[in-house]
Formats: sequence, C-alpha cells, structure tokens
Amino acid sequence: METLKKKIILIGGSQEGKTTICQYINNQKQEYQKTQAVVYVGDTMIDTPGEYAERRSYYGSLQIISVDADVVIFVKDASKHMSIFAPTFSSMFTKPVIGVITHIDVATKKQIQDSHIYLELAGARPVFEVCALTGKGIDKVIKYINKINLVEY
Ligand SMILES: Nc1nc2c(ncn2[C@@H]2O[C@H](COP(=O)(O)OP(=O)(O)OP(=O)(O)O)[C@@H](O)[C@H]2O)c(=O)[nH]1
Ligand SMILES: [Mg+2]
Repeated sequence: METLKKKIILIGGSQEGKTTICQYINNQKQEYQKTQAVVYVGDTMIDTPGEYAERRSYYGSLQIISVDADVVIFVKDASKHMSIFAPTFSSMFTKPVIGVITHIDVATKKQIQDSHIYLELAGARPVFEVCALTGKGIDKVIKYINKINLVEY
C-alpha cells in the first residue's frame, strides 16, 4: 500500500468506520473502540468522534481542528439509511473535501448509490467506496489524496 503523504481528518457519524480506516492505514489491529476524543493517529491522521459531526454545537470544533489537516474526509456507512451530512456541509471547511463510503461489503447496491448522492450533495468530491474491515478500496483513496495539488486551494 502507498504511504499516506498528507494529513487527513476523518469526519462522520458514530460507527461509520472512521477509526477502522485509521487502523487499516496505520497497520493496527482492527479492534472496535469508540472514539471518545479527537485522536491524532501518527503524523497523518486526525480521528474524530462521531458525536462531533452529529451535534451542531461541535461544528466549530471540527472547523478549527480541520485547519491542521490537508484534506477532509467525510465517512458514511452505506448500510445506514440516514446521512448526517447536510447539503453543502463541506462549505464549512477550507480544505479539499472527499467522500468515503464504508460497509460496501454489507450494503445493497441501492444503499451505495444513495450514499454517493448524500456525500455529493454535502459537497464531497470525489466519492470512493471501501470496506474498511478488509481495506478494500483504501489504497485508491490514498493514491488520490497523495496527488491532490494543495496549492490550488
Ligand atoms: N462490515 C463492515 N464493518 C465495518 C466497516 N467499517 C467499519 N466497520 C465496523 O463498524 C464498527 C464501527 O467502526 P468504527 O471505525 O469504530 O466507527 P467510527 O466511525 O470510528 O465510530 P465513532 O468512534 O463512534 O465515531 C466496528 O465494529 C467496525 O468493525 C466496513 O467497511 N464493513
Ligand atoms: Mg471512532
């Protein structure tokens, strides 16, 4: 797998797969642990608790923390019917915002298609599909991130 060369911040609701993505990229054991606070994973990842994206009063904190990152990732579990991402949510951030759909191993085709729409309406582009548990699709995300030209932002 290509090494991640930029700093990412993972944002999304509870249990959507943010920590699992971090564990995969960091070659850590995949084990479930609820994220209780903002966690800096190595030098390249900022993992946030789902509650921050679920509560409007925490949006400001996400905005401030994201200043430390190069790229924002909106993470959405495809198998969940709801999306916590309001349309244009990405406009809060001054960084490129991309989308990652997780749980593609257990979601239906329709759920995955809907997730694309939710994330695109939120302003995340492009949107990738992964299985965070096995890491399927994550390499493609890393390759894309490494190529983003930050000077354009
Ligand atoms: N089948 C499947 N399970 C996944 C996938 N991604 C994550 N999970 C599981 O979903 C659960 C929640 O994953 P986490 O990565 O802890 O979710 P989170 O977004 O960090 O959640 P918070 O810390 O509460 O914000 C765990 O049991 C993971 O093993 C996936 O792509 N497929
Ligand atoms: Mg977590």
